[in-house]
Amino acid sequence: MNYPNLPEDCTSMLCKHLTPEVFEALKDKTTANGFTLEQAINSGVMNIDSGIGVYAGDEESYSTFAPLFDKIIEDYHGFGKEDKHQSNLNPDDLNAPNPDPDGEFIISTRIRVGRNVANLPLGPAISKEQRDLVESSVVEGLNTLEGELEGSYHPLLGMSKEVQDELIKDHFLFKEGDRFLDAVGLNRNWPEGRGIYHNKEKTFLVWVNEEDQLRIISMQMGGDIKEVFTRLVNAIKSIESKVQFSYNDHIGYITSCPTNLGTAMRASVHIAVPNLAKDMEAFKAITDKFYLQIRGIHGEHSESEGGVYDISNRRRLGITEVQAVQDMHDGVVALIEAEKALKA
Ligand code: ADP
Ligand code: CIR
Repeated sequence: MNYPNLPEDCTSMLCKHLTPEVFEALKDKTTANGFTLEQAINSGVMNIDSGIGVYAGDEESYSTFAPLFDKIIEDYHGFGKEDKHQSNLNPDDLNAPNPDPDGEFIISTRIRVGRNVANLPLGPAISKEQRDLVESSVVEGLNTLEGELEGSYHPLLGMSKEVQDELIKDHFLFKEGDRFLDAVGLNRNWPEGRGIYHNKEKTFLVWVNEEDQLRIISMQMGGDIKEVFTRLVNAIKSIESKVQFSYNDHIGYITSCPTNLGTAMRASVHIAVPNLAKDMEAFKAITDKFYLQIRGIHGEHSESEGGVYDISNRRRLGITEVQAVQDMHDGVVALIEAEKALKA
């Protein structure tokens, strides 16, 4: 393999950190699952507009290709090689009263974590048999959940296009044909092995075999962040008692995208800030101060509609889950203050 063709004006972390020296040192390396540098970088090579551009095929990718991944992890999370990740899932440590009790700004709140099953390759390097095994064993565990978490599993295979489109439009289900995932082999054998579990109210959902083997999601209308977090923590603990997750003392929960390592948590609100959105510089000054990311209303790589944005924590590694949610809460309080001042 030769050094890839990366245009001068490419701004992804791949383009920034894949120097010719790093490339030379890694180009012939392979993990025990047969995952190569060429595969790890293909998404960013095929999609020059990537923000990051790399994926791991297995936990070992993070050590085998460390000269590339460590740079990206440091750049994205501010997390160094000697740092140690720490977890705190105690809702009592979260100080997050509803920032919008009158329901003027926050439409909905969602918190998700990514998880992968221990001792298996991640999605980019998994075989069809292994992926199907993940599906059957995870669903077996999910089917034993009780109370608020009780629900049913809906495989993508056999789901009608209407039902699938409706679930996507209503923000419950992952989309199909993502070009970033496609280029790293995460869409192989689609739709087999993929599906969604959810309770009746759709406040607790689990995506199976998308970018990560599990995405555990808690969501509801309005801004009660603590209630959403508490439900998520209960769900994580219940599932963890049935399925062993891939975890590493240095980089926390192992995920296929390096942006998700650590807590693997993204806590977001859909929030209407039409006045603030007219001054993107002021908007970004607030989100940067609280380590937040702005996304469009249909998820990553989508646009805003009617001044409504998806605002979430950007940092996931080297901070606890409680801190990740606290970042989001505190930033949202500041955004609402600024929007109110502009409205007046
Ligand atoms: P992820 O959260 O897994 O990183 P995306 O950014 O693609 O992935 O979002 C997945 C889906 O979740 C999208 O349909 C998005 O609109 C929806 N979503 C995210 N945050 C919220 C929220 N606070 N309220 C409602 N839906 C949300
Ligand atoms: C990109 O590089 O733009 C895509 N591969 C997505 C990166 C961020 N993904 C994520 O947070 N899950």
